[in-house]
Amino acid sequence: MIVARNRRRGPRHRRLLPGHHGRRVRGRRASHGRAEFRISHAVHGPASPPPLASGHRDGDGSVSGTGQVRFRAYDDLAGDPTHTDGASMPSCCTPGHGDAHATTVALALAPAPRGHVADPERAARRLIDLPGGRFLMGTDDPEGFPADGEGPVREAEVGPFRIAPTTVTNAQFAAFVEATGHVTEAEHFGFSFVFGGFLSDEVAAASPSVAAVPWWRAVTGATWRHPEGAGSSLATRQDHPVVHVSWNDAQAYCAWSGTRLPTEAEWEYAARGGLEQRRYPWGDDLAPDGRHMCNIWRGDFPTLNTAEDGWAGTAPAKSFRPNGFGLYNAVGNVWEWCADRFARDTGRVMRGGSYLCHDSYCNRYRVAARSSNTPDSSTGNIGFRVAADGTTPGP
Ligand SMILES: [Ca+2]
Ligand SMILES: [Ca+2]
Ligand SMILES: [Cu+2]
Repeated sequence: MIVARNRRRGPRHRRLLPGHHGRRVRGRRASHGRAEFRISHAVHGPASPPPLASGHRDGDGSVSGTGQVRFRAYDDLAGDPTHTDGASMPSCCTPGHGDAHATTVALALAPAPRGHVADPERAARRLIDLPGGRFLMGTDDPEGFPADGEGPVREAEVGPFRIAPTTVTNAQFAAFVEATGHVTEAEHFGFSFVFGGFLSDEVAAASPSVAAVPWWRAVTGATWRHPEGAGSSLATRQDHPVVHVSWNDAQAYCAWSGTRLPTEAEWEYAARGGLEQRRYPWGDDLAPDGRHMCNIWRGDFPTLNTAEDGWAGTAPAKSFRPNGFGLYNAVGNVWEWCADRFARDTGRVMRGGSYLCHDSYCNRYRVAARSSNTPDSSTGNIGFRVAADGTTPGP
């Protein structure tokens, strides 16, 4: 049965997001194709762990007969005072490499070998041509997070550009790796972040959890080829978004394919699909006529995922209905790296939310929602879609 509802966040949610209210965000008119704004102070302060459900010890991530996916209880991680800081994201969204209880070594990313650049003309033909123009960026939606810099609503302008209908798939990324020998940062680091509910008890026990977001595990051997670590594969996921790719990895893919990451303004313009100031790429109703329009968390985060939209993890990059511009899964499925810095730090913007986003906790699958991570971070719910300069003359 499909449950169609767009529940408003109640008091429980607000308690989960300390500091998300009352911070001032100063905006100014965008220029040169991107919106610029400043946030008055850091937005990624430590967050309290969420209240964790108990009584879900009856499962360990297996799929039950009803198709529901129950995950192991996280209450053993709650209430531990050492689990209250260190996370860069006060949400279900994503941890960064600085969050690992593991020693990491900063590594310079080797540039892709020369002489192996894909045919840019061919790559460009797969992109959607958009005229650009002025649009209302951001939101003052009461469901939004002012501290994330979602508002105020301001007029932004983007020039003509092209953007991919889908995020880069595993098959596409494999072609890039085959041609260039690119080694991803997750492979350099030797681990990446995986949602704990996807792991066996054995792997979970061997994988450190992340402070403040304990459902994230730093899993040795988790890479784009092995999204849940050793033993996992892409056998049934060739057309799913590539994940466990950092912003730097995305840059390398773009260099090879003759593309670039979209600016944040381009991303939002494209994701809105021609609609003005709607909450989602298709309108304001999360599930119009009871129809699921995106791949997010369904149930109770982080213990019960009913997967009633069809997917507990990633869905094929081309699934659900495209928006008015032809973009698939702009919101939900995987976060998408954008070119811009998030604020005055090293973080890079991510947009759109992922299969882990849920209105009881983070509600960042709205089209105006934003988040960030460091350029060397990778997780099982961050991917990217490519863009390119436009060809159509401006207005
Ligand atoms: Ca889902
Ligand atoms: Ca997405
Ligand atoms: Cu989220």
